[in-house]
Amino acid sequence: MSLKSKFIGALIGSAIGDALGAPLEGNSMEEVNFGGDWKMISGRYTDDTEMMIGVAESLIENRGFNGADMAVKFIQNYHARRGYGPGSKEALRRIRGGESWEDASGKLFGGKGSYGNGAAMRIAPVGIFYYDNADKLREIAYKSSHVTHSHELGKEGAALQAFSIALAVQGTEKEAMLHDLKEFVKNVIYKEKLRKIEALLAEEADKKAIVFELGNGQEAFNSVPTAIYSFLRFDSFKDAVVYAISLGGDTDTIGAMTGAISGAYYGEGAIPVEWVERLEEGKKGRSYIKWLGEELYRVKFFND
Ligand code: F2R
Ligand code: MG
Ligand code: MG
Repeated sequence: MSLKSKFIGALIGSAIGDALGAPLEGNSMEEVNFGGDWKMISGRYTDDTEMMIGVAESLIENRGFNGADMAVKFIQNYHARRGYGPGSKEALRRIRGGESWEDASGKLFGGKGSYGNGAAMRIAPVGIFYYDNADKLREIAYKSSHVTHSHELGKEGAALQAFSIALAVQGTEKEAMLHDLKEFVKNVIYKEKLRKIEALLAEEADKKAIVFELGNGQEAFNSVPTAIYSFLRFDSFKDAVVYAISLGGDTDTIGAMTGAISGAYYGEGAIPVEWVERLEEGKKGRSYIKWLGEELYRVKFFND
């Protein structure tokens, strides 16, 4: 499968997972009460995709990372109705008010910074653009997170999600992925979660155990590992994303992150056409997101 298809697959896959999970966000696993085929209800994406678009636009325009520009892209694209986390909203409000992108996020949550999953949910463009350089990927994942998320756990979650996407682009065998992820991750909380993923995969655990052990919340450490698990457990884009959403909780975001890894692994062609066609169109809709994937590919390999 072509690398271009994987680049596009990661971005479209992320948007599809977001739009599929959006109507269920905040419902418990029991409330989601999954049983059957999955229909995309509205096709509207949320903050996850709106911010992912900003990351991609900025990387393309700057031929790499530019923090001040990425913050501007987030602000220009911002629509409150997409449903932003309070921390991200506050960081962008501060930057709009004149604070530097380096300083704003550190003021959140009593000066601790955010460990929400808002940096990880938008990281797909970083995962594909730096898929062949783990050190650079980590550096840019941390820096792009910092615009809104300065807590170590928020940044490490984004780096782990980006590296999962990178391994998927490389076509790493699933059995080898967990080993590579464990080598890559630095924080002990994520190391422990990766160890749990391995044990849960071995025992084919039920959904209750997955939510209990890995989480389904808005914290990066309670959602990034869940997305990685959902991807590793299944053999298709569709099964992985449907499973991720069926766990309830932060369904749009865990769906988006599972969709990004799965889209990067299986490629654009493996995403159900009926979902792609239902994804919203318009100025920054599905055609634009696909174009962003193509542009990231063009800039990376042809630098023109
Ligand atoms: N905001 C939402 N969904 C609710 C509204 C959607 C509704 N359907 C609507 O239409 O209005 N979803 C989006 O937010 C999540 C990403 O959040 P982000 O950007 O990380 O925000 P934040 O506020 O920084 O972190 C999320 C929560 O995590 C906890 N938290 C983070 N850092 C903390 C710290 N240092 N100490 C204590 N708690 C911390 C807080 O509860 C934060 O609010 C995604 O789900 C996205 O879809
Ligand atoms: Mg969202
Ligand atoms: Mg969410």
